[in-house]
Amino acid sequence: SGTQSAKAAAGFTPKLEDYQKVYNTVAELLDEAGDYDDGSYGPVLVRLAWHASGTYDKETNTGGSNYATMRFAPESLHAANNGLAIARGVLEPVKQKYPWISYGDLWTLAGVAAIQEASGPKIPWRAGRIDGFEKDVTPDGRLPDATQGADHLRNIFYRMGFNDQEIVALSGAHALGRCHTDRSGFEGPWTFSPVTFSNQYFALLWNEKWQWRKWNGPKQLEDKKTKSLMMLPTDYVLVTDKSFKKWTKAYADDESVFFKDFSAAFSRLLELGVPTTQWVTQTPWELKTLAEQEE
Ligand code: ZEM
Repeated sequence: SGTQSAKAAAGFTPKLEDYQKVYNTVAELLDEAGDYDDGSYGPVLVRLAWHASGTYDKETNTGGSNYATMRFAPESLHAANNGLAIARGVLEPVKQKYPWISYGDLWTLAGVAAIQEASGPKIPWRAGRIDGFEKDVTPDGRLPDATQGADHLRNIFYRMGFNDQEIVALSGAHALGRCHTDRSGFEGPWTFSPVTFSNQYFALLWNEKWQWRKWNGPKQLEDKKTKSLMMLPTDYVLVTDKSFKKWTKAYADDESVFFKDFSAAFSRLLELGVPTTQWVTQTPWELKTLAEQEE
């Protein structure tokens, strides 16, 4: 496995200001998406950060964003990762510009930038992931399958060390982005503003009437009123399962509670499996948004 520290790989000790430069470069390219989806690379970058991290298994202490194994086949080809070559490709010029950063740090920092620039909460973030090798790739099947139910969600997320409240909070990332028929088979966005991070996903889940869509694709729900929004079977269990639904209601009622819980859970997700000795600092950093730096 990788043995190089962030310092050794860089040839110098990168500081917060160096990572802020990387953040800024990512933040500036989010909107250079042109006709791509809803005009932002933000959502697909959040999905990359999540899929790079969500392979963690606490029993074997394998997977997670350390080593950035999605660069290698077969992990890059796992069906769950369909479409993420786009996200990795968007970040490749950033890696060329700052060759000292590891892929794991770059991908997770890009996820942080995407959330924060989309008006989301601050995500405490630390540097120190190192690049691993092909032999470190994780087996297929560690990421959730949207066609399944509450038991499956718990199996997957408990394996990472999360609880029911954190499963619900993390799912709120579906405020962002959309499903693509040529990636997952599902189709459409969860919310009316898929490039803004908000609690709208929970408000819609809680307040709208959802019905099974009649179509040729995999089982998904549509909102009865406009039929323009979607929910996956795994999203819908967040309002049907007794333990999940109290958190869905809490987050629908109060965006600040959602922001606080999401920030804590997402920050932890991005750190799963990274040995504590690797962190460049013990105290996490708060990267500034582009808007904050203009003040
Ligand atoms: Zn997602 N997710 N996800 N997710 N996800 C998709 C898209 C996005 C599940 C899932 O199967 C899918 C989390 C949890 C779970 C994002 C972030 C996070 C898509 C659509 C599917 C099918 C892919 C496509 O077709 O492009 C399931 C079953 C989950 C279990 C709870 C967590 C946790 C996330 C981050 C914290 C994001 C941002 C997208 C939108 C990507 C895009 O390209 O727009």
